[in-house]
Amino acid sequence: MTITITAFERSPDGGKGLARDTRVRWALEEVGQPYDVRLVSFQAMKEPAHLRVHPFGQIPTYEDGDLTLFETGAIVFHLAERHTGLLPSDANARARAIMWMFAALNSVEPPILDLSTAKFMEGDKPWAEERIPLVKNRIRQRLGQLSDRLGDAQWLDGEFSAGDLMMISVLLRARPSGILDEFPNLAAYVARGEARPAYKRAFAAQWAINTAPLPAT
Ligand code: GTB
Repeated sequence: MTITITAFERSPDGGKGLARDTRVRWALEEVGQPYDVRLVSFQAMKEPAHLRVHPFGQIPTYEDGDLTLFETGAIVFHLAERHTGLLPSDANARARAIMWMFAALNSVEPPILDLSTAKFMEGDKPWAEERIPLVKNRIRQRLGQLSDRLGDAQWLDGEFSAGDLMMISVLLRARPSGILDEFPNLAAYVARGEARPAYKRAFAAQWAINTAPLPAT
């Protein structure tokens, strides 16, 4: 049975690859698994059929036979465990790669997401102008720490792993703000991820969907 994931019918980013189906597509490409995509509208995401698959009414989801998953961390981890290519075989190196996945999701993504919330959901509030610089500085602080750790290494811990895939996916969302480029080694790290053939295939697949003409209604 072919794996099926869900993605936005139209991503609000117009195909820049910032919606979270891209990281799942990337993982699937890295491990060489074919997949189908079921596109969902914002309205359909909140309807019972989709809520049965994703309790929070979001994308992406992952279905493979009798296994249904939501949360990109869980999906990428599952793929990395099931297939070769995203986790090292040495037990300690594997634990560290998993640690970096958690670090990406729990320590780096939250301040980056806060900026989107501050700009797009709270931007009209009287306190938004004061809050945004504070949120930006929290991103700078975290990226500074990550930049120090990465130094001039290619990847976070030896070979490319699911930890890098997740970290790069998270960092991509800091690029539109200009903050990623304040850390040249992180910007170069992200560019190395984007240069991987698997990333390019994943990006192209979501781009094709998001830039295709909409069917006439
Ligand atoms: N923690 C979950 C995971 O990692 O899977 C988060 C899933 C999530 O936030 N999904 C978003 C969603 O379904 C899409 S990716 N949102 C609809 C909703 O909650 O109603 C978030 C996203 C959206 C848009 C852009 N963009 O336009 O740049 C980037 C990322």
